[in-house]
Amino acid sequence: MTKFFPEVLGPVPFEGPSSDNPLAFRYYDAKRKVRGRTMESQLKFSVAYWHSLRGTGADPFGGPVYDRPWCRGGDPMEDAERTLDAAFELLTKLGVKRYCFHDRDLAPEGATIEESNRNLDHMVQRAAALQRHSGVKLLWGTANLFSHPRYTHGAATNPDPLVFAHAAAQVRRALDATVALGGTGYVFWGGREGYSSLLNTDMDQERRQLAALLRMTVEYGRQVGFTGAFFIEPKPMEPSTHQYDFDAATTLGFLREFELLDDFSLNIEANHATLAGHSFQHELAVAAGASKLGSLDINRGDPTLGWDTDQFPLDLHAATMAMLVVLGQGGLKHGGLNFDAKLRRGSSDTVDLFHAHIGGMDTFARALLVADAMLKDGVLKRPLKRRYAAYGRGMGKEILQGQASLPELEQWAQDMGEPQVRSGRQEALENVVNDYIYSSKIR
Ligand code: XLS
Ligand code: NI
Ligand code: NI
Repeated sequence: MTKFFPEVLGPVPFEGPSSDNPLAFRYYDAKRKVRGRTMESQLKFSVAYWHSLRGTGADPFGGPVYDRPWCRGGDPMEDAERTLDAAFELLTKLGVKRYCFHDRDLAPEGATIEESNRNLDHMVQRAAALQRHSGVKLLWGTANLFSHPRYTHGAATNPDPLVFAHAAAQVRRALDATVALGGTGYVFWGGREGYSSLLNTDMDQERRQLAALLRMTVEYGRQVGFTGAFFIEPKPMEPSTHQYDFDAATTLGFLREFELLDDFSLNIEANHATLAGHSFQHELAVAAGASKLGSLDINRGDPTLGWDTDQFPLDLHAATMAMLVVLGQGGLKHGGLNFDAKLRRGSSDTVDLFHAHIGGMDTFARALLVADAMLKDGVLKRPLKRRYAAYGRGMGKEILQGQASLPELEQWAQDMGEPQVRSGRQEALENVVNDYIYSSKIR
């Protein structure tokens, strides 16, 4: 078992908030019950295969820096097998029960579609055996439709239908792999499904192409017995200048326009929210408000850098706001909390993977406890209810029920006179949130 991560001997223990062991959990206690369910099942953490196993430390200004014992650069299938073993060692030692992958993370692309399929099938069989043995599950799968040169001008939104066909082939097999491994979700993130310049882009046509791929995927998925959820992961840009799934609201509009809303929900990523000029909380609230919050990619950006830095999430305030939305809708049925996060280029040791995940897991575990306490005490709900109470009766109720007209309202306003300005108590509420976050009673 101590093959790739010898610095961590066994499963990372829970030692409580007073521990000074850097390789122990302070808050994440997998078996502890919160709202009648274990922390493990409330949070459903997942390791992102592409970052944690395949990440090299490369950035736009420099190539790979990490020297990973599972990645020797010889035969790509041997590397893939070693990488899978390393993944399960990491998952088991972290006590993370789920993972997510792109088809090309798991198995290298071959010279032909047939060879790529064979590579993937082989790795899926191995992964299935390791899952059985370890109890680890697949959270979601996806197809990498952005790295290969053929996808330079997009995959489904490419002007060449042959590229569309290659994308369709990949989606088919990635979905097959997801089904074979019991994944509860399948994600579409449209990295190059957007444009670089409007001068050479027929936006309306490209959006219709994208909808066509989504529609045939749903049809195929239901045929092959996929009972999980299809997720779309919004992002405003990068690598495209403009991505069609810009943010949660835009994506919901797109799904509605193409009558795909019944089959899809959203996978919301923190750093993508920031890039769209929103908070994580905002994007989660938009999705949840439409009953379409499916899953979360947890990470964080750097306020001084304008790209998807995908850092591990350590912001307790942001995590608490996220967990308030998640618990508020009763949890995540098919989704979970996926660490779509990568180490910094300078964090080159394999043990850094442990520090990073432990920090992120503790942050969300504590956020879960804080959010649970706030919901139990009703500290935000009560004032919110009061603030809108007037819409529950009289004219307020009639407005919402579509029973009021402009003339009637004019008359009512005339009769009632000027409304009173009432404080929204923003600062007081902000203090309440801080009280809970810093409370020593929540342990
Ligand atoms: C990139 C995306 C990607 C998706 C999966 O910014 O976050 O990692 O989560 O394709
Ligand atoms: Ni991202
Ligand atoms: Ni993501």
